[in-house]
Amino acid sequence: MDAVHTQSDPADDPAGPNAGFTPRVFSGIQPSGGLTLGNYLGAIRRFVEKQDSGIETLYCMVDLHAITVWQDPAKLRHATRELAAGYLAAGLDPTRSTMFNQSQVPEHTQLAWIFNCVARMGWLNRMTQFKDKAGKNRENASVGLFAYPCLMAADILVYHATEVPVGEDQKQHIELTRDIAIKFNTDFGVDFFPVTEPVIEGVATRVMSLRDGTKKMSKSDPSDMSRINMTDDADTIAKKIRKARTDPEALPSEEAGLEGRAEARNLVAIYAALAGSDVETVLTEVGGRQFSEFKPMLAELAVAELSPISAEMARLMEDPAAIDAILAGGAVRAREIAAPIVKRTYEIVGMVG
Ligand code: AQP
Repeated sequence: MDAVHTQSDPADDPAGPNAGFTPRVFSGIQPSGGLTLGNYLGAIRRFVEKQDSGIETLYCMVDLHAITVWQDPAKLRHATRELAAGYLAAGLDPTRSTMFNQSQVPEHTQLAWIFNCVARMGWLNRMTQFKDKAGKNRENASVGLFAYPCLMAADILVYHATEVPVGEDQKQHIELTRDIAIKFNTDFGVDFFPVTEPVIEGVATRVMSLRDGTKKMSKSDPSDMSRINMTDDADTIAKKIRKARTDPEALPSEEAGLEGRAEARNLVAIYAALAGSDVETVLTEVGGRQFSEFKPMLAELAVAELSPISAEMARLMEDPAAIDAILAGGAVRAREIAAPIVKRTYEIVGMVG
């Protein structure tokens, strides 16, 4: 939908705020390191579900986001191809999902500039991811890291995406995307951008570090023992789970018994996600067991799920040119959608050309 309508409060539309917009899914992952189990359970597995639901899907390697913190160029190239291999190995099909590299679709940055001028400093100052990543050294953080949420809003809205499957940590950024869409529509008296819905579902929307149950499992955590990488072999996965931090108590039989036991909750949630179950059901099966019994069960399940994916990733990485060709083809398709939306945005804003 790229028509300009008269201004209205989208919440007042009985058919929903995005009635009239073609349902479309967009999401992305940064090639800022190797993929983790958190990326897989929180994002990629859900990307595949969306693809299989028949809705139009676009999935991006958000390399421009990755460089908001320093990336070695050779490692960035490798991580981008490995991320694409991860998407493919997990079940994304480039004939059904558009897969591409953010930097190859310049419309993302063209729209991001407009959104830099729509978003307010106060909105960005509230973003917890910036505070976490910049830490105490805020003055030395890149401008890109601060403006990251405006580029993310552009990534989504340049396709008029109506749904974004993400992990819990991205909720605040999607809310900002919605605020930007509403402010743009209001400022210019149009109904041009949809108010995108975050899709945060399942038991593993926030997989935690294996070393600290209060911290998110993350690619850039300095400790490799804190995460399971999609490329870890079976022995490494088993070792990381064996050494995962836990408490001395046996597992409870009910969810209430996980209160105040962040590490225990995390391992049970990972088990539930991998088994396609839920925490309550898993606890009815494993309640009363010690971690010495539960951890090998979890390791076995994780290896069974991840090993075929990592083997396929390794096979795909033997032919980087084939991966590059898939990404180049995806970028062409992505630009077909994005270019008219940017053109119309610039007209609405008053650019002559
Ligand atoms: N631990 C997690 N649990 C559930 N979902 C997660 N995601 C990331 N970590 C977890 C989801 O994966 C998608 C891509 O995230 P990203 O790579 O773009 O950025 P991120 O959230 O900052 O991920 P990392 O691993 O922590 O990367 P670095 O260390 O580079 O910052 C998102 O949908 C995210 O929710």
